[in-house]
Amino acid sequence: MYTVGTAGHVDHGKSTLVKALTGIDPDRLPEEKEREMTIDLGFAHLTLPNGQHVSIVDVPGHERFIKNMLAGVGGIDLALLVIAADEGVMPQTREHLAILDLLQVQHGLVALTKRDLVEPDWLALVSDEIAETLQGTALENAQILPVSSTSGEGLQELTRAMAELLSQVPERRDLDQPRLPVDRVFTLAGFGTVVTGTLIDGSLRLGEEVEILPQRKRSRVRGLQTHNRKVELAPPGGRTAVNLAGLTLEDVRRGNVVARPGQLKPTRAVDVKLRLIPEALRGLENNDEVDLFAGAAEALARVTLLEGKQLRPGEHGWVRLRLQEPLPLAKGDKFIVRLPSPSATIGGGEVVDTAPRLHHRFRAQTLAWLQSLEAGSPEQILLQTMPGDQPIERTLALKRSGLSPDQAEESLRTLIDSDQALELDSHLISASAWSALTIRLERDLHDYHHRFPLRPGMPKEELKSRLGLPLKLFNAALGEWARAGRIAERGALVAAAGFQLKLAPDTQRKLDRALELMRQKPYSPPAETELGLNPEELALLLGRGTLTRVSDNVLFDSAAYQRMLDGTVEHVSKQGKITLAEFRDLWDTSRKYAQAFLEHLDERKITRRVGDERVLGPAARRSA
Ligand SMILES: Nc1nc2c(ncn2[C@@H]2O[C@H](COP(=O)(O)OP(=O)(O)OP(=O)(O)O)[C@@H](O)[C@H]2O)c(=O)[nH]1
Ligand SMILES: [Mg+2]
Repeated sequence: MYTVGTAGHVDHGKSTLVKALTGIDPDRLPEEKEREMTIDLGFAHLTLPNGQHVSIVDVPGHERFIKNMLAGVGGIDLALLVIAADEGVMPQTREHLAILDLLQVQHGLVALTKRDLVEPDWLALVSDEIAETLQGTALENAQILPVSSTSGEGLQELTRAMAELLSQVPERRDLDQPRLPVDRVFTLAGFGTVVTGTLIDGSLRLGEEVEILPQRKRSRVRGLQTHNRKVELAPPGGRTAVNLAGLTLEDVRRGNVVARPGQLKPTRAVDVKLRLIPEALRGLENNDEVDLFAGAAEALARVTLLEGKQLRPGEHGWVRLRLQEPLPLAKGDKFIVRLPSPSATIGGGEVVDTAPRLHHRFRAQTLAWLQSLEAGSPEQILLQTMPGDQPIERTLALKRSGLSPDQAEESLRTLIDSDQALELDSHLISASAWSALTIRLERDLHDYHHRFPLRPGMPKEELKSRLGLPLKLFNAALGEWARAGRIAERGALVAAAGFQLKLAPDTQRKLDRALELMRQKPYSPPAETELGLNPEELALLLGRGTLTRVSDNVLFDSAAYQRMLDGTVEHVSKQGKITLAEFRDLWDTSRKYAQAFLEHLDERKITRRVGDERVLGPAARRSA
């Protein structure tokens, strides 16, 4: 799946060419038809002579709508730079070309439109001018093809050239990490909210759960289309429309990203390699404000120069961008920066670190780190596959790294040995993600102990769901934390290391008094409501095993309970049976206690009821 994007000055014939090629008018807004000018992105699709299906994104040329152009140009494989033969190279020809160059769009063609309006001599002159303009840009070697959308002349040559060029474009990488930068949101009657964009880095599947970033709204892929056809699976590279279950128009907007839950973390700071174009209106200094465009998103950002005091037009350097709002960026994302006012494109580059350490006191270290990140040592490449705060499956991480199996294993060893990553039950987690998870653990335990000071620990089940880990991983993590001395495990409970139940003297006195009451009449003890304990205090005594519950409203002191259990089993062993009345007499208690206790023994299968009598049950031997 490939996506072609138009580019070029206003009125040079981009939309007319798209319509001539595809039969689809990309200008869909009434206002666009009225003004005969593209305002927002338009979309069409085409089957090339070689059978290849391509999507087309048509952008506006007018300077005022440059932001819409930037939202559409992000995911394209091939640029169709449209230049009208009668006007030649104009300001937005240059600006769009600079943008394509900064975004490193490697493949392109020049459609020299309106050839029907000029003489052959003029055509040759304009072609020369264009070739000169392309010098030194990513489109330096682009073919220049004269066409006329009105007469149809040259259109066949153009589609043939597109097919040939696309056959050289490598397949879109599939990292199994689908990202859809949303460039359009609309509702369809009976379907709800639909978003469109150019899908990158993975496939989306019908029915799968997704997350809308940066707002982290969950949804599900309720419908999926490419080229106006329903599909079960949308592969990377193509224009994709996703019907999002349960979302309204307010929940998602242009610039958002649809991804798998937990896959991407919005960030407020990125370290980038930034290049300023020679024609930039001015250079950049620390704290300057720029408009950042990446994917279909736009955000204000402040500049911190990581080397030198200024970056001049034509120069490049390492820069930290602090974003006014978080964006879900990934390493390798290309971006454009513009001056907010006067509004102008000044440069662009590539995201290198999406989680920079915020205090770079040691600038030399930061720069060394960025350089190695950019160069991509195998260890760093592997580490990049472990983003977010959730562990990732070992095999998946190794696969996503794109390293050879041997190289990946070796790099993983290095990462683990140098404490940069951790292996947990065949999952991997980076050291920074692990410490984030540990901080969450400690906060959760601390909160729990604070809320329930009389409980010896938090139920593991509750902690597991708070941390959102599957069972096996959770157990592996607990083992790791226990070894590191951060937690103490107490059966089904976990406590923070060093947590001690400390009872206030008042509480201790209350507990002592309640136990005394219980022990005064061990076999006919008071009901729990008569003990003067609150639920937490009662739970403490039950949890410690001081009291034992036999029914909803009957409790015994545990020592008395054990005596009754042993005595009753002994009685039944000798006599072969016990009745309610015999039990009552044996323990000098009332019918209420006798019934509760015997039913409890039935439940534990220590006794078995036969008519009005109990005989020994299958569990009697074990309890004796
Ligand atoms: N004679 C002639 N006219 C053309 C040709 N291509 C486009 N036009 C005319 O040029 C005008 C502008 O064409 P559009 O396709 O709207 O230009 P555009 O590049 O999409 O403009 P924006 O989207 O606003 O940037 C229209 O009136 C078209 O009919 C061509 O090949 N020959
Ligand atoms: Mg147009």
